[in-house]
Amino acid sequence: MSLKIALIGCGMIGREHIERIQNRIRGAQVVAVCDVFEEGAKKGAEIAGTGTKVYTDFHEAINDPEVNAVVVTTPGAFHKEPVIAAIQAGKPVFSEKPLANTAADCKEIVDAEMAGGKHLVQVGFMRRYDRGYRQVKELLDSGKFGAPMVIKCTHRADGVAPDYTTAMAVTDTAIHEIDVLPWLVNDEWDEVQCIMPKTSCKAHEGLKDPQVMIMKTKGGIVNILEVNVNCGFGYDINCEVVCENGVVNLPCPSFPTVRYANNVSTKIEDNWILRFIDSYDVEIQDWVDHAVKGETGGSSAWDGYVASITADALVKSQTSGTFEKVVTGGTPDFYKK
Ligand code: ISE
Repeated sequence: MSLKIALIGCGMIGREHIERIQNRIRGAQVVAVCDVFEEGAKKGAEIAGTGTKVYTDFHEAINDPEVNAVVVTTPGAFHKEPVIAAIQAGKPVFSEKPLANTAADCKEIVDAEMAGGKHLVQVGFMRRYDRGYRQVKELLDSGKFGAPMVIKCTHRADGVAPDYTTAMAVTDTAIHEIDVLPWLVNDEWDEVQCIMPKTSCKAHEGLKDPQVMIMKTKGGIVNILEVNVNCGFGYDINCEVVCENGVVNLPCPSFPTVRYANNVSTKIEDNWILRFIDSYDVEIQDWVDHAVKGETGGSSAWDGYVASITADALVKSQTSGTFEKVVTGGTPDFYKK
């Protein structure tokens, strides 16, 4: 069987995934695209190739009898409805991150999936597919370095659009560390705090940037994360895990080291699409490979829900300034691995 996909939401990441699926992914093809803006859907169809069906109503796209799988790449606030429609149609669905913008919306998705009794949802947290993070995980899981105790991360971006808000530093940016770190060290978040250092003169009016997030796991690991989205020197992701017997660092993307004009230098990647481009390919291929067998891989709807609960706690701490508890109520049996 091969996947015949309806892709919902033809913005930037949607168009990226259409191009990826049509050209680099085995066992899947985008047969229908949908966007509330017909122009957007038509642009998506152009990338997908002749014969691609164009929809402006996601229900029609998802319920098209030729379609047997769904990719949701609308803005986060509009993920819930198409994801639930796909679940109700019994079709595997890949939702870009975050699963939804609020924990309440994520919970509705989790409830719909459990009610259907079938694992159908995978969330697009692509860092779990990054080669570097996978290498770090393998080393940590070997046990050779002892237990992880401290994690130090940076999530820096060159700059952000004028509509980027203080809360988005958590919900859009730190959400990646929120998902990937518990997976990396096999633990769960317990409490989180966000503190605001001096604001950069490059941050636009009203935006608090940088932010420092301190996140403790149930097992006692402390993570210190610097989110700094106006650094002005590239997209710079670092992660250092301090263990009892050693320290493991996430590898940086490899670029030549240049000796020139009394300097030794190496490039920093320009943006997140380029930094994680390979991870996206591996991620979508893995989703397809699982979906054809009626399975899911990567982050589940439950993982997406927990990430959203954690994000809410961090956003709360942006104003309270204190530690906020991450309360999930425990993993339902349906989602236990
Ligand atoms: C984007 O979706 C990402 O995936 C990036 O890693 C993150 O830095 C950015 O803030 C998000 O918008």
